[in-house]
Amino acid sequence: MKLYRTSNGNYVEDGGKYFRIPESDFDVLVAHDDLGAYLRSVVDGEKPAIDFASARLEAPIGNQEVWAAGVTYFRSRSARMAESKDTGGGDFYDRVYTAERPELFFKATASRVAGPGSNVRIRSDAKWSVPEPELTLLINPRGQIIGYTAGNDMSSRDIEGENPLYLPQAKVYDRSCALGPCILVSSDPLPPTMPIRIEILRGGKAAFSGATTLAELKRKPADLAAYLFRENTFPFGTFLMTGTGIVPPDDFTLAPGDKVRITIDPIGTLENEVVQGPLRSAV
Ligand code: DO4
Ligand code: MG
Repeated sequence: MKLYRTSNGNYVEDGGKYFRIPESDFDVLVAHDDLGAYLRSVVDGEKPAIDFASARLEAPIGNQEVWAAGVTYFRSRSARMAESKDTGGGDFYDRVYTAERPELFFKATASRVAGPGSNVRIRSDAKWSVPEPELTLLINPRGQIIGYTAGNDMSSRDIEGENPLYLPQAKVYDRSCALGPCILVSSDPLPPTMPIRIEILRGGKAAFSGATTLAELKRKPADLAAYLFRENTFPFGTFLMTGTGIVPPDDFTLAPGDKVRITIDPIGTLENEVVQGPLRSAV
């Protein structure tokens, strides 16, 4: 089952049909004792809704924070080592890739998150900007993984490469994160064969495309979640992006007007257009 947050309220999709969820508060859904059973009761008890198609999809987030794991794929380790080798930061990425403790960092508040079909931003003071397509976990306040969505961890590689201590500026800014188009509600691990794909369109033509699978993810999602919940409480639950395994070539940087499409089959495609400049142009 898939959970959608829209301008008309919350919907659950099952078997190609959409059902309006009586509970309008996304935070209440995330904190539910058994979200899957509740949504099943909605599907069994309600008539399919006819107004889903007219609803505007919104980012599937309430008051949750968004956190992210880094250097969880070999490709990410190598790219970070290369981007920071001249400034002496490379060794840290190799060490964190093999360390028991993962890299976890704060990524976004809900107000910084772009929903499906809206705009992500690149920084005006960055020269090298990339999207990072990432399987993203939805974790309830009790630390249980209750669903999955597609995420884009927009990153300014030149700022991070200049000094790893600039990571928060390279990673956290308005519309630096996109989530959607829905939550695949499931607490079962996704299969290792599951592909994560990205396509970047410029002027309607493919400027970059890439793919990886969860088999390349070095850490178990449940272990990342357990680390995040060490010494941290999340009264509304939280999102946790699991890192990128796809890095465009070094001569590629995003430009305004680019369209970024991230696809994880059972979730769908998250598409966002890239903008630069004041936030009002992004919303
Ligand atoms: O270490 C910096 C961030 C890495 C990251 O975001 C990723 O690997 O996805
Ligand atoms: Mg990332």
